[in-house]
Parts: sequence; structure tokens; C-alpha cells
Amino acid sequence: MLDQSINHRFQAAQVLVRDAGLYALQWFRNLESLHTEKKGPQDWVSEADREVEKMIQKRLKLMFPEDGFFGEESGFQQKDSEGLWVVDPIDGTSCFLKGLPSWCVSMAYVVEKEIEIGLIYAPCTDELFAAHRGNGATLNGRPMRPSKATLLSEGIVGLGYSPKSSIEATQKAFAYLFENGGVYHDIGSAALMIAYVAAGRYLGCYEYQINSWDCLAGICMVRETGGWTNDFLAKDGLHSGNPVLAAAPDIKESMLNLFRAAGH
Ligand code: LIP
Repeated sequence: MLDQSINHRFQAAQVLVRDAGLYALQWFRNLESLHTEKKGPQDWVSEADREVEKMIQKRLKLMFPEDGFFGEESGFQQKDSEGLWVVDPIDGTSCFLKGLPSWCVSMAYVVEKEIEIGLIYAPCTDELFAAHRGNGATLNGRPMRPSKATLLSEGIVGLGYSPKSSIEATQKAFAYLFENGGVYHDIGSAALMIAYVAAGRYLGCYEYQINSWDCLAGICMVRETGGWTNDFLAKDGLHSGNPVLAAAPDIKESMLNLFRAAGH
């Protein structure tokens, strides 16, 4: 795919991800009227998730009809297209439904297993995290810079957990982090926690098992700021998920040691 067509998508999708976030914010301000359903243990979906995803899919179809779409709530459309949008309409759904601010809209664009575009919009802080492979990454238009820390004891690590995760592995990851002077956050949105690594807010991020729509956008950002991530799309990561590991440049070995301590 020609780079200018990817750049066109990057520019158009920055507008779309913000529009989608502002649409979601309308639902967020009327939670009492929101219909929700339980998808599984600690896993909910609401009409907000579905309606925001429909809006994103409709707008992408109008602008880029040749592209495929893979959404958390609607699954695959045109999965054999050259370019594929991977979308989580509301990452941090549990937070969203409880009226907590740490949620976002996450969009990634993948071509031949390369994550070309990563976009995350967090409406409650009005923060747009954006990355275009080979062209850097920005937060509200300003370049993002990862942490320069060299030790886990110098900052915060995002550690995600859900019933998809191994309890034992997650406990071992926590133990390794604490034994090395680290502290953790779990804000309930993997997309945001990975974006925070790119932004220099977190030293790294780990979750034992996560879906592609939760993390591909953030992975693009971390890589574009000189950070490191595991090869999330290896094997069948796009469809079946994988562990996710992201690190600031000089924290890579520490995060790999945490990953090994967790049993990977
Ligand atoms: C969530 C992730 C979270 C993870 C949960 C869940 P959702 O995404 O962002 O970090 O621990 O498994 O997948 O369900 O809110 O889109």
C-alpha cells in the first residue's frame, strides 16, 4: 500500500477517533439510561460500545470501502482486505459503566502484519495519542517521549488483569515488580496504559492475555517513540490475542525479566 494512502487514512482517522470519543462521552453523561449486558466474568458491553463501533465502521466504510474491519463488538468484515482497521470502541468498558474517567476509543490500522497507524482518544482528559509508523508519535500534536529511566524502582508499571489472565502468572509478575522496587497501576484500560508508556508516564506495561483491539494502537505508539514491545501479532495474535509487554527503551530487559518471572 502506498504511503500517501496510509497518511490519508492517518489524517482522516484522527478526526474520526475524536468524533467517536465525543459521541461516547454523550452516553457516559447519561449512564443511568444505558442498557448493558454481561459478556462474561468481569466483562460487560453496553449499547454505547455497540453504537460507537457502528459509527466508526460506517464512517470508515464511506471513506475507505476497500479496507477490512475487525471490531470488539461486531467481529470481522472484509477480513481478506490489504488493510485492516482493528477497533475497540470503548476500551475500559468497566470504568466507563461505573462513571470512572479512564476509558478511551482505540483504532489501529494493520497492513501485512505491520501496525501502520495507532490512534487513542481519551475524552475525559481530551487527550489524542497518535502514531503513524515511521513518522513518530504525538500527544495532542506534541511529540511523545518515553521515560529515560533505567530501573523499575524509578517509576510506575501498568499491570493489567482480567479473568482471561492466569492468576498465578499475574501474582508472579506483581512479586517480581515489588521485589525490584517497582509500583503498579491498573487503570482498567490496557490501551491507555500502553499509550502512557509511549508518553513517558509509565515505565512499562504487562498483561498475561489480551485482545488485539485493546493494544495494537498503543503498541504502534511505543515503537514509534523508541520503546520496545513483544511481537503481539505473532502466531494468531490478531484473532486470538496474546500476552502484551511494552517497555521504555532502557527498561526492556527489566520487563523481559518480569515476563519470564511470570512464566512466559
Ligand atoms: C479491557 C482492557 C483491560 C483488560 C480487560 C479488558 P475492554 O478492555 O482494556 O486492560 O484488563 O481484559 O479487555 O473490555 O474494556 O474493552
